[in-house]
Formats: sequence, C-alpha cells, structure tokens
Amino acid sequence: MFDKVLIANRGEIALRVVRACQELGIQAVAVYSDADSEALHVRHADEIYHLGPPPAKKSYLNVEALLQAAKETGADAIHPGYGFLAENAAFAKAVTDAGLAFIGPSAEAIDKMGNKSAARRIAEDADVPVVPGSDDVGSADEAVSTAAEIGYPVMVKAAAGGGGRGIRVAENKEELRKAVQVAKREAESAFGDGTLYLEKFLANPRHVEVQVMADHHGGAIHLFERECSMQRRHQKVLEEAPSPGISAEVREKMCEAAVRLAKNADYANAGTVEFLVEDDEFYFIEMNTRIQVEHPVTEMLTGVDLVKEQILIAAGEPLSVAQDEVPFVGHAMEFRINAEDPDNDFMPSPGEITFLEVPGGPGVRVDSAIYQGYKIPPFYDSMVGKLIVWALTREEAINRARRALKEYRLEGINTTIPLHLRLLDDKVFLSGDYHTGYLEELLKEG
Ligand code: MV4
Repeated sequence: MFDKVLIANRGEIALRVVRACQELGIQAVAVYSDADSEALHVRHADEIYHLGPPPAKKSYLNVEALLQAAKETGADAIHPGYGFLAENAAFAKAVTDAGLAFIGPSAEAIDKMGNKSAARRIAEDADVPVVPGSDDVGSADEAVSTAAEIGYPVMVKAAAGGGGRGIRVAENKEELRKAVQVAKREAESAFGDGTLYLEKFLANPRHVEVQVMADHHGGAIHLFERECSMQRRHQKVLEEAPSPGISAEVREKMCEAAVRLAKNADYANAGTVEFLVEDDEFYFIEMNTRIQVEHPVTEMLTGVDLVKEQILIAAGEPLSVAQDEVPFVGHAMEFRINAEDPDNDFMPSPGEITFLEVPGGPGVRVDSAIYQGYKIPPFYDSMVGKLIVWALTREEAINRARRALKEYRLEGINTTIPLHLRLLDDKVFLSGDYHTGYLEELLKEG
C-alpha cells in the first residue's frame, strides 16, 4: 500500500481525497496556489506544498511543479481529482514515467477515450449501442453523403471535444456544409485536432451515466446509474439515482453494456460511461476517465467508497466487492452549490463567506471546502460545495432536500441554493420526467 499520496487538485475534491487517504492510513499531501493558502484542503492535509501563482497554468496545471512536489515530499502516488489534469494522458504518462502511481486509468486508456470517435468504435466493438452515425468525415462532401444515409437532423461533433464542446446541429445539407466548416476550424484552434464525425441528432434525450470500476486483475463491475439531465449549458445542476426515467430492464442492459465496454477496453480504475436515453433505447456517447463531481450519489446508494476504491486499485488490490454484492438501496440526490447568481444569468459571485451554517441530520452529506470567513478566490470553478441527500424513496429524498437546503445559511455571496429550492417545487422535476433541455426551457420562462 502507498505511504503517501499527493493530490493534484484543490477545493472540495482535494479534501474528499484527503479524507479517503486518512481513513486508509495514508499521508495526504495537498498542493496549493498563492490564492489557496487558507483553503480547507490545505488545512486538513498531513503535508502541504506550494505550487505557484493563482492562474491554473502556473499551479494546478503545472506538471513540472507537481512532479517536483511529489519528489520532494516522497509521495508514491498522485490522485488527480476531476478537472485540471485528471484526463490528460500526457500527465498520467509523466507520473508513471517518474516512477509514481497514477490513481486513475492508464495513459493509453485516457488517450483512447479522449478521442470521442475512437471511443464510439470501441463501444461498437463491445456490442454497446451507439447513436446512429459515422466514422470520421474527411470533407464537407463526405459529411453530406453520410448525412443522407443517417437522415437529418444530424449533429456534427469534434473527435477531440466532449462534454458539449465542439458540437453543432444541422437540419439540411446547406446547414451541414456550414457546420462542418465552422466546427472544423473551431476544433483545430480549441483542441489542435479538426477531426469531425456525425451522429443522428436526438432532440430531447435524457443523460444517464453508469459508474464502473475495474481492477488490474480483470475484475470489472458497475455501480448502477446516475440521472444527469438537469443541466444548463453543459453544466450539471443536480444529479440523482436511481434515474426516475428508466425501467429496471433498461437499467440492467445499460449497466451490463457499460461493464462490457470497460472490459473490452482493458480499463482500470473508476470510469463513467455516458449514455443518451430516448424512450426505451440507450446510446453510448462518451466515457469519462476520472472520478466525477457527482460520485457521492453512487456512494450513498451502494455504500462503496469510490475514492478509497480508486486508491486500493491503483495499489494493485482487487475490487473490494463482487457485482452481485453491490447494494443499490434508496434514493439519493446531489445539489451543486455554486458561487453564482441564478437571478443574474449565473454570474460568478466570488468573495467572503460572512456567515455559514451547514445542514445536517439524517441522510444529509455536505462535501464542501468552504468555512465562515473563507474568501472564495475568483480564479477557479464556481462550485463551492455539494449537498447530497439520501432517503428510502424519491419522495422522502425530495422532502429531505427541501428541509436541508432551507437549513443552509450562507451569507456574503450569491449561490444556486434558491434555484434548487425552485426545482424542488417544480411539477416536471417532481414527476421525474425531465430531459436535457428542460432546465433551459424553465429558465427562459423566467
Ligand atoms: C448529442 C445530443 C443529441 N444527439 N448527441 C452534449 C454534450 C456531449 N457530451 C454530448 N451532447 C449531446 N450529444 C446526439 N447525437 C445532445 C447532447 C446534449 C446533451 C447531452 C448530455 C447532457 C446535456 C446535453 C445538453 C445539450 C445537448
């Protein structure tokens, strides 16, 4: 087992990993920028290392500084968290080349899944349904002839994109020619790779993802799904499990498909297989090769500590649970608390937390790295915490969430708490029958 793990991240996820290390008897090394010397992940760590100035490029994205930090502190592994370098294959490779363990999948797996069109081919190989579509299209002419086979509307996607970046919809061949031209140029400048592919455009799908976990001994399991359709501009607002929109039969098929994909790709560590769901059909779109923000939703239902499991797997341990031993009990929801003003187009709202009281009681979990008197720096992501609730039924979880969000007293900044309270009284959310376009429709209504 590792003696010391360096956490190449900040905020709530860095603190989450610190906690997992401490429970495993592993020393946790926090890194920090000049903007984060008073941050909670720094206060809770066993050892700290200063990286550099606030801009991420000079600190949390600075590979040289991170490797130097690991070397100087004598760490034997690095956990990347999410965001920053978590899905950077070159970083994973640099870590292992330096003789350290990377707590995540191999650089090869990150690289393979980072190309969304290659990931589609891997899914097809594993008999996992994909959205009707194409391989890479070399030209506008090729796109037009391929789209004639698929049928309009089609979606143009950048192979190097993902998470909503570099996508366009085309209703006919004129729009498609334009979309290909614009998307190619954008993808070249944003990702250094203008490769495009096409998919049939699904108008209002649900977004459901399956958590998988695989070890280095051929073991691979799923930990069921999370419903992630409540989103705005590709930023998830809340997540829940089980998905209220899928049947037991779809769940079983989708979860089995996710495991087949992980096994076929020789995948190790934590991963998330993303699907679009329409009626009773599901289609693979992407695989995320990191621990995700919403992982606590799965932890609440299964009892499996996903971050500990990641660390144990990276240290060579087999999976701690067998597939038929994974519980899936009750209902959980996660509410992302962002320092943003939902009444002012979600404008970032950094600054000092002048007063803070955090909810508690049965079935309530708060993963956050803020405290009263803490100044949220303006340099990083606006998510400052997550409220996760669990109860036996969806209805009880909703009532518990409403109660807990009302207990939250957070002053000095604007947050997304009022938006969550609104959603908890929204008929469509309460019905469970919502899709990826719903929140933006609701916000347009005012
Ligand atoms: C789609 C789609 C409809 N049809 N693909 C956006 C993010 C990226 N991960 C995939 N995305 C989509 N791909 C086809 N063929 C609609 C979306 C989409 C979406 C997907 C998941 C969650 C939120 C979304 C919001 C808008 C569009």
